[in-house]
Amino acid sequence: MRPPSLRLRLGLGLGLHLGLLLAGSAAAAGPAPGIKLNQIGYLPQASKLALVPAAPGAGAAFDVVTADTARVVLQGRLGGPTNWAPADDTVRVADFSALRTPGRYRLRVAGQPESDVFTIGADSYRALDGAALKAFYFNRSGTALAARHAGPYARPAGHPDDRVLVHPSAASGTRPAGTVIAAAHGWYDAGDYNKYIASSAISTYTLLAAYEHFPQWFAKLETGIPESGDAVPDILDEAMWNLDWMLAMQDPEDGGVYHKLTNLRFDAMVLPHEAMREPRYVVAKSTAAALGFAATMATASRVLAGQEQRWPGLAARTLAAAERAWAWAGAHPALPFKNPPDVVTGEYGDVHLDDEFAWAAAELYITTGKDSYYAALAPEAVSATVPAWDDVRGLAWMSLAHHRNRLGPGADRALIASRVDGLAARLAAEWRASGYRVAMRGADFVWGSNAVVLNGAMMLLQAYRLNGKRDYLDAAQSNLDFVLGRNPLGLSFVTGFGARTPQHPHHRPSLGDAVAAPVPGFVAGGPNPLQQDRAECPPYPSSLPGLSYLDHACSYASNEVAINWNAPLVYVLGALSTLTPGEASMPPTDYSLAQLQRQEDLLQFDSFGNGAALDIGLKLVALARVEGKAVAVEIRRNGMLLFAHGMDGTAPDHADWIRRKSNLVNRTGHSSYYMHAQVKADGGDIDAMPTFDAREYAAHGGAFPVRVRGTGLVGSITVSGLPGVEDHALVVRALQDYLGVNGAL
Ligand code: G3I
Ligand code: 9MR
Repeated sequence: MRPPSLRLRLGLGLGLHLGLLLAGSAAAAGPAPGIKLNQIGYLPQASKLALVPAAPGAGAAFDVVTADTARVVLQGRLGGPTNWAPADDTVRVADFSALRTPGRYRLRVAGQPESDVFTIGADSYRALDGAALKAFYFNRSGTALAARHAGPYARPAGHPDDRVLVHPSAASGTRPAGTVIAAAHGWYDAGDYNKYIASSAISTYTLLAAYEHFPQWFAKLETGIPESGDAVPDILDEAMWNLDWMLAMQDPEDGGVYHKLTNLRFDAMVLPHEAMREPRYVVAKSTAAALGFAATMATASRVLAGQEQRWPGLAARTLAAAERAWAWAGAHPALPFKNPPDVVTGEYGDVHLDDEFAWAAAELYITTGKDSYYAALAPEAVSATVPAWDDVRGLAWMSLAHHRNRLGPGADRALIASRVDGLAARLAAEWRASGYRVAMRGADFVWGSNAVVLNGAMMLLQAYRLNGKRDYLDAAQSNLDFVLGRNPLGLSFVTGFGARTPQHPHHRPSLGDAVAAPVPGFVAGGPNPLQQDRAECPPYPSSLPGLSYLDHACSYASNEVAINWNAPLVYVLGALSTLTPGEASMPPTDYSLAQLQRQEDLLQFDSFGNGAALDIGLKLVALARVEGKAVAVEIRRNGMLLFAHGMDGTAPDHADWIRRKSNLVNRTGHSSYYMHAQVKADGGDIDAMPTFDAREYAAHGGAFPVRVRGTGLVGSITVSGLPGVEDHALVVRALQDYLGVNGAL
């Protein structure tokens, strides 16, 4: 898109208000008119809220109607009027969560224009999540984007970074100033063409964590990048593009990490290949860079451990790199980054380094199991906050929470649970009390506020995974809704997705190309009352936190895009799609014998006590409950019954199935579904196995062996009530979750 004219093209409503303002009106522009809701859509069982302006004398009822025939499918009453201070807007909430039937709808309220069309559907977020991930591809440095992958956004390669200079601030004995090194690949940070370790670390980690936590969803998220179709999920290929660059930012001599790779000044607003006259430098090492690097590499080592065929030796290499960077940071514990006088590109300066130390220690501990890292983490002193590039302690908690059941005996699991729950409880309380039903206070509206909203959602979802409190899921959904249109501007902040989206993001590729629409899938920074770009922009429509936004290319403080703002969107869409009841139950199609064997290899215990049986039993019941399913569960160790429960809707018959399925486990050592698959593979009859009496044994899925490492088979976990493959999958999911293991499903 060519540089825009001064005419601001905001959403319809705001555009009007702003037009008045620019025409000389003294009044500050208010919120966009009309009903505000998530312009993309909802999963069937999600919480679904819309905001209706609280006009005096207006009706208190709403209808949901089908988009095509205007047939009324749901009627409801609006909540009471509530003011939301960040936009000084008084609204009433329309809660239409009860509508679960897939379709396309609108909301109708007397005296208001009809709402935008929204969808309800089981796969509402797949295309958006694919686009949010594809945005990283669109920001790849050092490669041409071919039309078959980039469509109209194809472009020649820019910034190969195969010959960059060591800046005087980064000079060392072996690499004096002016030394030429290679640090190719990586993503452009944002709307600029520079590459920074601080934002790279949190972004790359968040993509790796998304895969680590929701492998099924992300394994199937195809984005049409050059690597699509290889043996590795696209999200890992994409992460690897940046890991490659990050690895090159470590000085092989001492393990220190350069803070950034940039020009001395920002490039013009042109395409990458038109912006290559300026020399590029690696600039000063910093403690924050070393620690962000260490945390990301330790995570990569763990998450990519299963990809040895594609990237031989990578797990070992990234771990070694992480440990060297950690050691360097230990020797240089207080080296904050400050731009040298001749460098004016993004600073990402951060003087508070406790959180970076905690995050790196946590990831290194999880990956290596070394107690020295747990000691360095000193978790009692670490609080939980919403992550940002300069506050990463929340990432430590989210990783610890995911891996809690396979941490060493010294790790304080109760502390992990209470930190994650404590943060979520605070956010959920804000969400409940907020007129806009979003977990954001005025002070949260900073540069990149949309990432604060999305990272808040990500942390709420960590707590939901731990304890299944529905408020946390609903609050996370609400935060997503805010970014997708339920905000005072009435805009969906993701380019190309929604009824009204940013048209002029501060993004050089979008500005330099000939395409009118900006590159799709990017989250715009969002409202930011500090307005640090005000000297370079037309006036903002308002000084209120929630309204300080300009859809203008000048506005890097409210309308830039950035990798660390897109990463939590990628995470949250996958997490909600997986965790929202009903959606997690994507019925397992089937498992090969090799997969079933792998499950038995992966899902083993270090010890199996009565408490473990109780936790797993309760987890099974909870999983079934959120999916609206009724199952009976039994867990035994050496024949002794440790857990038994029949949910409402189960029958005595299930106990007999459990007995016969678990007998098969005890006899064969394999899961009953493994035996089922084996008998079928051999062409046999599962209900008439030649060597097993059908009154005592059943080759149907649902019973899984409890194996303790070093001891062997000690018991069984059995579910009955669903088709065999689903009973089996439920046990595998519960065990994966309990053991903090991935890759079994
Ligand atoms: O740390 C202070 C805090 O103590 C204070 O209370 C608060 C309110 O004044 O400000 C905090 O500092 C803010 C800092 O971010 C940390 O959050 C600054 O005001 C704010 O200006 C600063 O914004 C950063 C901006 O760069 C300018 O440095 C953004 O977070 C950061 O996302 C952004 O990143 C840029 C890169 O530099 C260059 N590439 C594009 C990228 C995205 O715009
Ligand atoms: O394009 C730059 C953007 O990526 C940064 O976030 C922002 C703040 O550091 O700076 C932008 O560059 C502007 C510079 O700061 C001031 N002159 C105009 C530049 C382009 O708008």
